[in-house]
Amino acid sequence: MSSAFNNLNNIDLSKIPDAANLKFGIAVSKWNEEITNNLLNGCIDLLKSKGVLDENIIISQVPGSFELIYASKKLQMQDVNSVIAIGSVIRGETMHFDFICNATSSGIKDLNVSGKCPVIFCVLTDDNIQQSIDRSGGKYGNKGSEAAIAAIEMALI
Ligand code: DLZ
Repeated sequence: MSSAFNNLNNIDLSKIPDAANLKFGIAVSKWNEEITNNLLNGCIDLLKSKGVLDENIIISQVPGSFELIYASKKLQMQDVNSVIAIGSVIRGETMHFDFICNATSSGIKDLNVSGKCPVIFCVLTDDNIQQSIDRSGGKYGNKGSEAAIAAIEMALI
């Protein structure tokens, strides 16, 4: 699943629908904050470029990616059109990486099955910090911006 061939550089933003009347929730994890802040900024910039008002972006900060599930669920209940879950998990020496990645992706999948609106999975799951930098405003673009596009498209389904 390479990012080199699928990032914002290849997307024609004029083809993304206007989102001026839509409302979004963003759950963002503080773990690896320098990465998640860049993802958050990319996400917000893209939403605003499509007309989303500041007051229609609700942000909920959580300690780590594992907590994104609960925050996303709470945001789903707040009359938003889409939720975006932003996190960054970087592989360490133990099994923790696998547990967090599996639980977070599975929990967010469940919210998409049962919740009131879509939840976009913007959790980087990288082997090292360089891979995360490359995908949060680096050479492979900003996955936060791509998540914002997915959120707009899903809100309109
Ligand atoms: C504990 C932990 C570890 C080791 N690594 C990460 C990580 O790379 N990225 C991340 O978002 N969170 C990590 N966490 C924190 C867990 O997501 C969670 O916040 C704690 O286990 C408390 O439930």
